[in-house]
Amino acid sequence: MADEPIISRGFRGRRAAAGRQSRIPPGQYEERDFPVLSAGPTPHTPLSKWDFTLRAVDGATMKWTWDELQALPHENITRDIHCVTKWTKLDTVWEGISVDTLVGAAAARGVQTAPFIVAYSDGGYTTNLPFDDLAGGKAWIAFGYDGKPLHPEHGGPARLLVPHLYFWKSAKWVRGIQFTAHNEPGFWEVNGYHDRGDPWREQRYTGDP
Ligand SMILES: Nc1nc2c(c(=O)[nH]1)N[C@H]1C(S)=C(S)[C@@H](COP(=O)(O)O)O[C@H]1N2
Ligand SMILES: [Mo]
Repeated sequence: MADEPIISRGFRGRRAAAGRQSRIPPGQYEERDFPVLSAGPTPHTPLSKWDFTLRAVDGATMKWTWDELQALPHENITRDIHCVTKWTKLDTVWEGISVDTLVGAAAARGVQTAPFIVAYSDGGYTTNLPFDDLAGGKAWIAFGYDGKPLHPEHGGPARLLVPHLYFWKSAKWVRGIQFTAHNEPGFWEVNGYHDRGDPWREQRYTGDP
């Protein structure tokens, strides 16, 4: 009886390790650091000049300043993230605003959604997504990480966070979302990467199933 707790602890430890392993998609490994992957230099847009835009296909727009965005309901988000370079980081903790919140506010002003979007960033980075991959609590504009303002190297002041897809879809330094009637491939998507990028289906490159 005396050593039963020790046996239980060991059992729970193995169960926990197996639990973590089951959260690593095929071809990925667990990373404990937070690597920085940027295709260009880190932009530094002052918050006084920063805004965020939603633009409909017909050109109707809604814009938020930094302060207006901060006044919207915030959410705390804990998710696993998966980079196509094969690292997966478990239980990353973010603070941000659901894309649903922005889309809802914009819809009330006549800014209509469309089947696809292109997210665009300071520095010129773009990435495309079906709107369905942003809607319904699947995507956020994140400005906090680990209880602190998001570091510029990781996309601060704000980045798109779409954790269920490979992390290149999570545009750093995001400034807006353009709705599009048709799919318009973004920066990595025209350079050989998969159009959708589901890590559980290993959709890494153009032509992967
Ligand atoms: N604007 C912008 N966003 C970007 C990138 C980039 O180069 N520019 N790289 C993407 C890629 S390939 C990855 S894996 C993640 C890396 O985010 P991190 O540097 O915070 O780890 O950002 C994505 N978002
Ligand atoms: Mo990446």
